Amino acid sequence: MIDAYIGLGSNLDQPQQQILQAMDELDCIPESWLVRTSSLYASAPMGPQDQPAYVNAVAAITTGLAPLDLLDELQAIEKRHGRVRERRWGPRTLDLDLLLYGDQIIREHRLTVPHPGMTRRAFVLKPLFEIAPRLQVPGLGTVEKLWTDCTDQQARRIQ
Ligand code: PH2
Ligand code: MG
Ligand code: MG
Repeated sequence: MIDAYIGLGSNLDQPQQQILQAMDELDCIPESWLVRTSSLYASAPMGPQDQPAYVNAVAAITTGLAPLDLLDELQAIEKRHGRVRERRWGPRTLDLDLLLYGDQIIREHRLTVPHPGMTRRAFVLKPLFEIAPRLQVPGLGTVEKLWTDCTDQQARRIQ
């Protein structure tokens, strides 16, 4: 079994409900269960500014699925939430990003782990630090160090 970390984000159609519902659905993925969830955080949109603020969180799961099978499950949940593939960094009902898969470094056509960009985003690092303060991001150092390097960004705990 592997510990994996999932980043959750939403800025459409009741974002808080989207995130809380998705956490329940993570617990229903085959060969997997939910281990820990962070608080919910609000942040200004990164990327295009003509979209609503985001709600973000991070969840830890334990899984027996291979990385690409887990990715399929995450994309199926996004789809059930009405996610349509649209413009880059545009608004979305639900985004589930596979941040970390154990201590593995993965570079596949469909999947890069650690998730590119997670090391520069307070809306990922702050909730990740909340649930795994001593975690190492493979090849990149501790979550704590990465987070303190981007404290110029705002991510406000809301729930
Ligand atoms: N996700 C995006 C684009 N911009 N901004 C914030 N604050 N949070 C997100 O999760 C986010 C974003 C595309 O995945
Ligand atoms: Mg994302
Ligand atoms: Mg994504």
